[in-house]
Amino acid sequence: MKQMIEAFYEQFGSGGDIQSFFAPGRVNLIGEHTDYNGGHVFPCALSVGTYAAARKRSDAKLRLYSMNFPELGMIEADLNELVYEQEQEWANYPKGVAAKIREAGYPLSEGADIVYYGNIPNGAGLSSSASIELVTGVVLDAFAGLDIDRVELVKLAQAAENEFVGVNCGIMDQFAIGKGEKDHALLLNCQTLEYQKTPIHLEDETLVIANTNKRRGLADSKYNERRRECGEALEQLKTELEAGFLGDISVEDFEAYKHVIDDPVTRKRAKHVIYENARTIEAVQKLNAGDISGLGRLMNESHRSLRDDYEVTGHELDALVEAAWEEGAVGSRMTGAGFGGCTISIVPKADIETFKENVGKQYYKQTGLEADFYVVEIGDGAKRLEEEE
Ligand code: NG1
Ligand code: MG
Repeated sequence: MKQMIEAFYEQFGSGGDIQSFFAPGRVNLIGEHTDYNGGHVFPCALSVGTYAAARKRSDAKLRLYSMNFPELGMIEADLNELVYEQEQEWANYPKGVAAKIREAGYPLSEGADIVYYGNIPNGAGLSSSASIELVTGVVLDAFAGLDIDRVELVKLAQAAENEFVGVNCGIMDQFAIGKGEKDHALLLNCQTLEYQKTPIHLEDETLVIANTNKRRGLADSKYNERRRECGEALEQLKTELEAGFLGDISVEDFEAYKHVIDDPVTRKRAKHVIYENARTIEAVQKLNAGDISGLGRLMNESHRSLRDDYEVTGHELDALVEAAWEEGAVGSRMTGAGFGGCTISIVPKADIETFKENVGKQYYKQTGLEADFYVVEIGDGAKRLEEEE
């Protein structure tokens, strides 16, 4: 925080009331590629995230600076003419949030000076983008005294990413980051937005994120391709089943009617979504019953399904997950969109050091890449920080 205040003074000058805010990153424990299909997801907020030091302005200017991208310098925008500008890269996310808050009719006429600092590994699928969206939303909401309902703010942040930035993501990231709670994961129905906070208190195990450090080159184009394939499958199933989303269809109905999907590839995509949705609900039941190995088995099945049916894993994610399985993980799977990024594993606490060492070695042998490991701490959703934090 001290360095942020220094950076703030340097960019914007001293004086006035500078306040601090935070929004976490997120990791999804199970329920992958189900959010945009109206199914369930089970993410939690991380203790790492994006910090903002901010001061209210009395004009309509937004002045933004990221300590992570000093080369882009300070970026200035006017609340009355917010437009996407490609060369501004990261700053389009906060600008998009301000634009969506205004489009929704909230009286946001005074801007802010904001310095950001994020400690989420970048581009790893831990949602640095939703994190900067939500921290900005919380700043603007607080300064203008808008008191926007949190779920509404979550939807505005998603709209910013979908419509302003142009990334066609589901609701999971913004929801987990906006509504997360320390030591809980959220079982979220992405269609109704009903959710259940589920305490995570593992006694003998811990959650570990491993980063493949493989850039997710194909993620965007393949993501859109998978969305389209799922849309096609749904169209064909719709004539037989009255479903608005793939995530509404039961495993039994799918098995009875899957023959109506004529393309075998599209059929596999639908199969993944429908089984993954069922697995997600079951996984939370296992967790609540204290059956951690049951949860782990479902995570392993999730990975196999993403590998074989949804086909979004790739050599690096498969190598890292297989190494974790070999090394005695209770469960391990890719997390996020796939094609690189991170895995999430349940690992016995007693084995954590040898786990990191052996999985890291094996992964390097298979891919020539170094993996990074992070023990997951589940933190709070987006918030204003108190003085002492
Ligand atoms: P990641 O890869 O973690 O950003 C993406 C989507 C999510 C969800 C998952 C797959 C974005 C920003 N987010 O997550 O909404 O669909 O893939 O479950 O694209
Ligand atoms: Mg993102």
